[in-house]
Amino acid sequence: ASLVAIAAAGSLTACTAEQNGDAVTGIIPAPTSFVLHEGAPFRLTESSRLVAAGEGASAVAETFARQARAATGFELPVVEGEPAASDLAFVVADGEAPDAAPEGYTLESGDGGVRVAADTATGLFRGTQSLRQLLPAAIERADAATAPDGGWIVPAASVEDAPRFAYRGAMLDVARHFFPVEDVLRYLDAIALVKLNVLHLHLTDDQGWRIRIDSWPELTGVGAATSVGGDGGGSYTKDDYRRIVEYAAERFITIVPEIDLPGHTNAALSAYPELNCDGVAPAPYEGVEVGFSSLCASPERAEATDRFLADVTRELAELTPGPWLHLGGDESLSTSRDDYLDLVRRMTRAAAATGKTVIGWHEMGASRELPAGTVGQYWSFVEPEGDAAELTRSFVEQGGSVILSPADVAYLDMKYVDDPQNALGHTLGLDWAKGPTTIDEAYLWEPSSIIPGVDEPDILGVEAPIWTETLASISDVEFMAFPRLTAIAEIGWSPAPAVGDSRDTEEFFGRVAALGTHWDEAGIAYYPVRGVPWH
Ligand code: TNX
Repeated sequence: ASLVAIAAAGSLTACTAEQNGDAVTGIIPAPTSFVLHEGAPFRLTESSRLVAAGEGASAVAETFARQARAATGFELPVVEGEPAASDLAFVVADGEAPDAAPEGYTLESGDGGVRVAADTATGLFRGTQSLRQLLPAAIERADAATAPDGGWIVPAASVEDAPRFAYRGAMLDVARHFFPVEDVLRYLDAIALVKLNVLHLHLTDDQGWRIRIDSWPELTGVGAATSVGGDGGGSYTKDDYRRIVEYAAERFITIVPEIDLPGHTNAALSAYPELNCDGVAPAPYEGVEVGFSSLCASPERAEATDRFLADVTRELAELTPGPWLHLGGDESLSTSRDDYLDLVRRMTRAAAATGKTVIGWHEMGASRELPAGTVGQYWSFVEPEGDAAELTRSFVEQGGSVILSPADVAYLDMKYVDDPQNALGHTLGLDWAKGPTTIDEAYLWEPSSIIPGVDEPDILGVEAPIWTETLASISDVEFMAFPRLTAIAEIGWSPAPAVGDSRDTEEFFGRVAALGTHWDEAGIAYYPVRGVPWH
């Protein structure tokens, strides 16, 4: 962070002028090292080419080119060969990333060209997202309009970069309200910009089951007809889901599907009477209360329940190239402790039999029979409440790791602080997690200081969930996610502050404001929170 500040203080003025007010103040998340040079900038022109070298480089170049062509109207061919000073080189080769980090990259720009280089195509892609931020915000436009006044400039700069945590996620709840494929693709593009590498889809809950399971077709029949507040239903076909997975893969983002069990299951129970202890299907549910539904642990229902668990996890695993299946496990408030432990054992076995690694909300740590490597997702507060810390440590004690989503700082569905200037800011969202959440709160927490006994090596990463009880459209979602998601992205990617040091909110807010100009051009809804010097 101090390097960024030095660079910004030392040589920003020249670049700001070059960009005609479109200030380049840095990159979010902050790179390990970012230095702006005094030298002449790079100019992307009609004759620029994308020169790709190494495994996977041309695919990454194509993904970048599609956006850049749309915005500039230039041809920007992806070619092989020797890059000229008007070209952008995209290189995958051993020894390019700092410390051979799998998602690391280096970026050099100036009047001799742009060069983004990494050891892997993943690292190269992350580097292109820095490049996207260093270009004028108009690079986000879908239609080639006029070029920005100063031209398509990348300031002269050197970046070296690699992430702190391997797992940097966002979660979207498509169960309380359904979001069609196009909305999910839009969100994927927005989270890619801040180098997240996981989208966790909360696919099932009391109010709806959103993913087709061929062997249990009524899950997306009866089970998908509803949502919160009677806003209609919806679900993904397997082809829909494959499109999401593929679009994510082009951005080197892994989809983590969640089937929430054994509670949060009213939609499944309403579709299949045989999953209920009394054999009677409950009515579909459109409310917001939690904790009333449960799969049945009774031996009389064992055949149906185990077949359901095996079929659902198998079909889901077949659709999932990533290593994880999320099985929920939260808030099973109407399941007895014995039944909960029995059902957790059965559902995690079924999932593990597919070869995938299980993720569960921290309550699942109550089980001492978790399959090898099971990951716990912590959703209590920065100051752990009740037995949340102990339950989370249980995953580590059993050889697994932890994802941190402290609800009072990382839950993007928490309200913004009431601001009379923006009425929407206080009509959307919930406030159960210690009231509204400011961007300062989202930014000023340290993953390794939350749970005693869960230290840096035990932490797989961080995730910012967005629950959609009050959010009915993708612009509602974007409005709650941005700008606060940038804070979580930076905590997940950027180096930890030195011991005794804390993050510099003012410097961060300058970069958030710059990213805001990209959101403006991309048409991404965001809440212009106070404190950020929006342009
Ligand atoms: C708690 S976080 C839940 C969700 C709600 C969310 C609303 C978690 C594991 N469970 O069921 O949607 O709060 O913020």
